[in-house]
Amino acid sequence: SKAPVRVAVTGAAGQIGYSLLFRIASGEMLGKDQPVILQLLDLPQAQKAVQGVIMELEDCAFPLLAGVVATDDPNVAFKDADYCLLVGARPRGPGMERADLLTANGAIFTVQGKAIAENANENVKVLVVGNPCNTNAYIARAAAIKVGRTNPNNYHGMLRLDHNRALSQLSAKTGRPVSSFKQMVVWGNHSPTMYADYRFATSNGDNVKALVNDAVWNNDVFLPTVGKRGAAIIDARGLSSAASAANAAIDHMHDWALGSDDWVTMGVPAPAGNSYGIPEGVVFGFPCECKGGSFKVIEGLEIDAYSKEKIQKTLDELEGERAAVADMLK
Ligand code: NAX
Repeated sequence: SKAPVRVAVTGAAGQIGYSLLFRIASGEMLGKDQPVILQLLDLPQAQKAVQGVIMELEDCAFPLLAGVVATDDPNVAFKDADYCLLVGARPRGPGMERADLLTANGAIFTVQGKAIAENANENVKVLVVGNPCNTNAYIARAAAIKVGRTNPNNYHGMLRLDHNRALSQLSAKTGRPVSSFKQMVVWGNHSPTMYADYRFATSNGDNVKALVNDAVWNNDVFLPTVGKRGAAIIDARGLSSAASAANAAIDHMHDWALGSDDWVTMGVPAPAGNSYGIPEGVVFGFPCECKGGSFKVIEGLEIDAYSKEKIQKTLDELEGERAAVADMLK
């Protein structure tokens, strides 16, 4: 049987953690033959709640769960980690400005990026879920690059929830099952500016754009529905999306680690000289191919005028976020 791998999860006592940990431990992320050791990070005041979650993990008697560590010290949480899911983040409090939010999270993710680079496995794969996830991933990566050791391409932000939301909206519109769709893309920032793009998508071999054939629906219904879905869930549930966010994190890591026969949307550092003109290192939603434990941005897709405008808008937002944290990364 395989040796266990170490999976660090931050924000372990939170609501996404409560969905995520059980699915990692049951083998849904890394395979039903892959034992895991969970290394749980949360704030000191959340340690009692983490112990409660651990009691429940024990009570599931998961055959693949080879150990659990709980800590409030990032150096302990990330020690020898093969995978890091950075879920914990500073939420926006009442009266908090956007710039304050970026700075508060900048402080968290510089510390965590450094701790990962100093302690984790050199081949560690890192996924940032905590918002603003693209910029938090950018910050963690910048801090990690200063240390060296780990692969700078392996600091990702999570766009997969947007990708999955787009698939389900297309399924509802066309009456075709979600499983029939391939080659969905979501470009840019995990925010309402993201651009969900089905121009290249197929459903059982049919071109989805031709199938939908409704530019007004695309612009006035589809994009706003996908872009504002998080807010709609908060409005309905009184809490932000958690199970679906955990599901997307499982999907992202699963496909990255084990491969996929479909395109996968990932927030990844823009490759140098990419064909879309995204500045190198900006953590941006791209279509990716995953094979043999690594990923590659799919380059050279045609970008029409409408798409160019949408991509520019979400890039402008990310560049604004990057400028707001630039001083912290010096
Ligand atoms: P919760 O508030 O339920 O849980 C957050 C947990 O993180 C808490 O236990 C808290 O103590 C912990 N935490 C805070 N700072 C920490 C730190 N420095 N180190 C370790 N732990 C820390 O939030 P939850 O609903 O679980 O959401 C977590 C994050 O995911 C939020 O930032 C949220 O905005 C983000 N989301 C991202 C999504 C995406 O698609 N990328 C979608 C869902 C979600 O909105």
